[in-house]
Amino acid sequence: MTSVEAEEVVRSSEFSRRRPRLDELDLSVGKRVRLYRMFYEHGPGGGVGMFLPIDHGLEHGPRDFFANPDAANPRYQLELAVRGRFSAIVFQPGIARKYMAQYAGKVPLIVKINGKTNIPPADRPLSPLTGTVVEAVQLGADAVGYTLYVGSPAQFDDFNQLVEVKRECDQHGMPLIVWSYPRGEAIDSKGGRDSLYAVDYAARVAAELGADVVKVNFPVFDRSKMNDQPKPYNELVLDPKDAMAKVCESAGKTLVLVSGGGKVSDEELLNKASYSIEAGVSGLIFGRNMWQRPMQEALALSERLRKILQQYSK
Ligand code: FBP
Repeated sequence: MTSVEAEEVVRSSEFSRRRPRLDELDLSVGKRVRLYRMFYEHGPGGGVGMFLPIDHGLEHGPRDFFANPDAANPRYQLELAVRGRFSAIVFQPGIARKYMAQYAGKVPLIVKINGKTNIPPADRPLSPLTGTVVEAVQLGADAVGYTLYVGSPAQFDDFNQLVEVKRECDQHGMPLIVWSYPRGEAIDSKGGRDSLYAVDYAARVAAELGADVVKVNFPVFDRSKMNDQPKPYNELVLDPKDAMAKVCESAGKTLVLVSGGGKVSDEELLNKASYSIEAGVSGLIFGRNMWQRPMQEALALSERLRKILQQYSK
């Protein structure tokens, strides 16, 4: 998974690795019902989740579908989500409106209500709104997704936009899932977007701003950039589980989901899942690693992931 596996462990096992339980969170009834549907009634159950994101047509463009041309049709992901018994599927509003009706009630829906293309220069990342919380309610969503670029020069506008989305989520009893992604030159010069410093900070920022769930990347230890990180991260080398446990601890009562990234081998993905769930995350949100595989392969892999998660469900 990361170069860290082969590295020595400098500090270990001082992080709690405790997954927050839904019944111990201070949530409105609406949020609780919707989270329960995803984390208990669908997917692996028992408080852990397996989510299928498909907003890549917007974020990366159709080039992500070349690896598996069938995946260009959202029905492909819907079939995978239903047959693979996922906790929820993630769509932008335009796709949800055109494709969800036939699958209504079969798999929970998360509506992503901001996003951007990767065509303009990446110097001031900000995802404008693509929908509203009310639209997500109309579509029958069980959560709303929002990408926050932590550390971007546009962070001020991003915070203002997120605060408004959060207010609407609270009004409608809609759980808010923040894709908390460190981005921009400032973070690149402080160890990079996937450093423990960056991911840990991103988890905490989402918690501070009121996310119910935060989606983060798995922290990576890159020896060549270690010293660029602010203290004490510049000297903090943890094994993968401890690094993720540290991130979960920073997220506190905000449930943590770990994202997949570009396609990797089955073994690498299964390791990422095991380390994450042992560390205390509440679920996996793997996109390209699922639907860039042919259907039977993706279903077989989702079954293996489900088994890993179910060892930790309660
Ligand atoms: P993957 O598992 O395919 O990485 O999907 C997770 C995700 O957050 C998508 O929801 C989003 O489209 C994409 O990654 C954004 O990736 P990036 O910002 O790294 O280009």
